[in-house]
Amino acid sequence: MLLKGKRVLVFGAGKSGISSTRLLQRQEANVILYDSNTKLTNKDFTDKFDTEHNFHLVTGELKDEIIDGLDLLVISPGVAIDLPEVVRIHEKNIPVWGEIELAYRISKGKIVGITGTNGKTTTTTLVGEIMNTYYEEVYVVGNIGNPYTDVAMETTDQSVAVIELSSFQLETIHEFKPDVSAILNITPDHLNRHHTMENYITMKENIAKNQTDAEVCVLNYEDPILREMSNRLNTKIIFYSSARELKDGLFLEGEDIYYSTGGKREFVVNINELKVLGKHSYENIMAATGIAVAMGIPMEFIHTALVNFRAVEHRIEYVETINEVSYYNDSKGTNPDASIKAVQAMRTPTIVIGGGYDKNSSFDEWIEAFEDKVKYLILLGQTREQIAETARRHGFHNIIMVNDLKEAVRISAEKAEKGDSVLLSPACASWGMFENYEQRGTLFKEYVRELL
Ligand code: UMA
Repeated sequence: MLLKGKRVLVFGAGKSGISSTRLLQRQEANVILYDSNTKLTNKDFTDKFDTEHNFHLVTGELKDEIIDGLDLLVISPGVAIDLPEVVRIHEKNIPVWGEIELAYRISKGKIVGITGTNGKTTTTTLVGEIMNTYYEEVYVVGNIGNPYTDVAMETTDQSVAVIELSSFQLETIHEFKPDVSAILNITPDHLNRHHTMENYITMKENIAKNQTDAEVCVLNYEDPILREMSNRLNTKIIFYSSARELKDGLFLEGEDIYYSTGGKREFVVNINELKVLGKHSYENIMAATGIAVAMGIPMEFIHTALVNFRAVEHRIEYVETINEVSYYNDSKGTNPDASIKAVQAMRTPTIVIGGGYDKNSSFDEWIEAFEDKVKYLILLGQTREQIAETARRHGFHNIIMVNDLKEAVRISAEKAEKGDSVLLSPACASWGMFENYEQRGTLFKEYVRELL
């Protein structure tokens, strides 16, 4: 679709919407930026755009006179496709593209797309670092925090875009086709938005729906959902496994990771050379290596990037040791599965700080993962009662309810004994109490340092 002169409604005036608007302005489309938040005014956007041309802000109710005559709707990831306004537009046969689809239609060069319930940000960051050892022009974008639309017009035939993709973003792609895709794992998350696990799996599978045998999809062999999905995909597959030797693919054997083709193995890295810890980290390393191999990067370049890679912020991030108690920030633990991995990675008795926004998750497996390691569970947010009730059902009674994160940090410091760890890993999204998980993690680190 040629965008010049088209009437395009951008739904959502957050990062993705602002960046989509900028891109559409550069394409000379007529943009209406819409947000349900009536507090927004033109003033909020004056420093966001180089030009005021072709731009019109609408907030509050979305009237028919705005919808009539639209050529395209571009929606932000936070906007659900079953929202009445979106359904109304869709029913008028107006195409609905996600921000990712818009960027894709304009961008050039090679594309790597990474999704999965957990490990996306770490793997995307690592793949970006590997690509940077070999390619000149690398863009690391998407759910990680920089919209893809921000760089779409800068990409060239020589560039590589490494895109972290959430299920929200994958809901509204149509032609988007990565050269190499990866799905790391699928466990229940965002069920309030996608309603059923089947829908959530379909959103993740969308990443590979346009791929053919000229492209590659990297999958975790130990994830039963992904193993089954592999039978439905039309693309070449590279599996990885942390539990068994694969004749073709990547695997962990003892302390070594290998890449095998037709049973012939090539050494990738020894885990003692790495700066990241835990089985989930080795899985991310294998996924990133699979992607890099599929992108034609020689093993020596991959090895260099792997051994230099450090854990990303907010993901089991060490903060400080105060009175011989170590504090870890895992604010990125926004669902039970991520928080299970964090608690499993702890090597000492631990006080867990959890709870937050309700996404219809079940907390049973998270509480079961506490085993004898967790001494206290400090709870805050919308889900605190539900988590407490689940914990009690599993025989865990050392629960302390607090009203905010600062109080949680103070009480954890009081309860902790020498040698213990305190882990913020909420198993819930941050929405409602914080702007995002980054703000929650940053505040946690601040409150911890105030204890000094
Ligand atoms: N809005 C409406 N109506 C709605 C919903 C939202 O008008 O029904 C408006 C809000 O008032 C607000 C704007 O839309 O002004 C927000 O849009 P958004 O929620 O899509 O947020 P962005 O700022 O565009 O950020 C999005 C991603 N956010 C979500 O998916 C919720 C960011 O992922 C991403 O980094 C960014 O695009 C750049 O690509 C964050 C996230 O929490 C980190 N992701 C979830 C996760 O990782 O679990 C999926």
